[in-house]
Amino acid sequence: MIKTKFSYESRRSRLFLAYMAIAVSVTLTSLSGPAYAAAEFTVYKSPWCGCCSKWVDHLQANGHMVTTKDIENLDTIKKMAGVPERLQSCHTAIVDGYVVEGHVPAKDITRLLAERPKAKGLAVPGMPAGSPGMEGSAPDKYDVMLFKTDGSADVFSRH
Ligand SMILES: [Cu+2]
Repeated sequence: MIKTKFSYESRRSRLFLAYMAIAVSVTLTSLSGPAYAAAEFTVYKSPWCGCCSKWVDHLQANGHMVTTKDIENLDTIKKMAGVPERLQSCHTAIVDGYVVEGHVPAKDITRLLAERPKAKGLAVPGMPAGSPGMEGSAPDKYDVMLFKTDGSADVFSRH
């Protein structure tokens, strides 16, 4: 009898906790508004690239939709996307008319899509440690570059 009562109580408190968790996440989602708007990405990456897949996980964890295209030679994609050679990295993504090259944090992409500057896209050249998908070793300092059609680029954010 006591046992039954106990399990009933704990079930009720578990339900209450679950209800609270939903309420909190709904509140957070509505408060954050466009900052959490999901975008649709197409990511071109090499089939053997582990850090590229981890970056895709990072996008998905931030609520974005991602289609991946495994391609062995990405040079053509990068050329077509207009990524200057000095800004190139492993994967190349297309989102909402912009190009995203390399391990760019989702937060910067959200800002790009909100501000919509006249530019080709964002790039994190190389593969700096500590950028999304490149966690593990001691983090590097790195810049996210906003690049234009003419190949020029400015610092968009520093990490
Ligand atoms: Cu990489």
